[in-house]
Amino acid sequence: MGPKSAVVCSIRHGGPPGQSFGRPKLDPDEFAARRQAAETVARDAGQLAQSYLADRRTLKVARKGPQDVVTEADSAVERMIIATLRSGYPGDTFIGEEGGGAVGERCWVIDPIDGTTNFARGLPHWCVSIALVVAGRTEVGVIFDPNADLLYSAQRGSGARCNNTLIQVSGTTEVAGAMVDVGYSSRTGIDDFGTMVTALLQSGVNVTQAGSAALGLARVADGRLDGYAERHLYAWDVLAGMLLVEEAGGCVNEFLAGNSLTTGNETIAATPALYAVLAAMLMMRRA
Ligand code: LIP
Repeated sequence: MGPKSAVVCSIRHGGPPGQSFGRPKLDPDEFAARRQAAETVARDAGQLAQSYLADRRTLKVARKGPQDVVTEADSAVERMIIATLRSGYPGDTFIGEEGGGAVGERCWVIDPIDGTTNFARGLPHWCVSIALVVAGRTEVGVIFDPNADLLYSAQRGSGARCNNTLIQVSGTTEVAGAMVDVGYSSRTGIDDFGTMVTALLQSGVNVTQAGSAALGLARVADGRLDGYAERHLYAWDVLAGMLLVEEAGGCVNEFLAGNSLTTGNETIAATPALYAVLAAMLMMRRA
């Protein structure tokens, strides 16, 4: 499941992992301007997505695979986000879950609706997720939860915020009693998922499977969950949320090791006290 990954525990780690285009000189103001543009378009995207739920019976839904769907809203929202950001930043590149794209020095990584199955069923646990990767390292992450009207935002080195208030991961130190969101997709084995869940339950962890990696990571960043883990996810599912967790003082695996920006990787994020034990328990740090 992707290349082995190192542990990054909310340290301002140095050079970019994986694929790197050298260190383009983007000054903090340029990052801040891109973060603000992402925050604005994430809100607009959330409203556009919600407009498709006005009469859910007419929502066009297609199957991408077992328990994996895409709706007309996903495609429309992704097109809107890319068109809006491209008009402001024509020199940047874009990768979207629905439309693919190209990796460049400054690359936006977009999941227009993360938690699409929930969205299609009218369940209020989905979000818009937008990340900016510069020279192989996530520098900006924005997640908008329209159902709760929560705008999560992080810029590397500047902390993580929810509705403009600084957030931090929980202080949970004991595995027994922790609450961890675990994701599954048909891209990985049922037995493996069962083993992960059994290991957590046997350790006293309260396990949930809420169906949106991005929103699960945002809830780790704001302290309402203690961890998120999934055997395989794509960059658009996780990069914004993993930066939120890092900037909120949590620990994440170095998702972008190797060419994971295009192939995906395993994902684990947790409070500093729980990270190592959860990663070992879930065999997320392959030797
Ligand atoms: C989803 C993830 C979820 C995973 C699903 C799916 P999507 O993303 O957020 O954690 O388990 O298989 O990948 O497809 O709703 O954008």
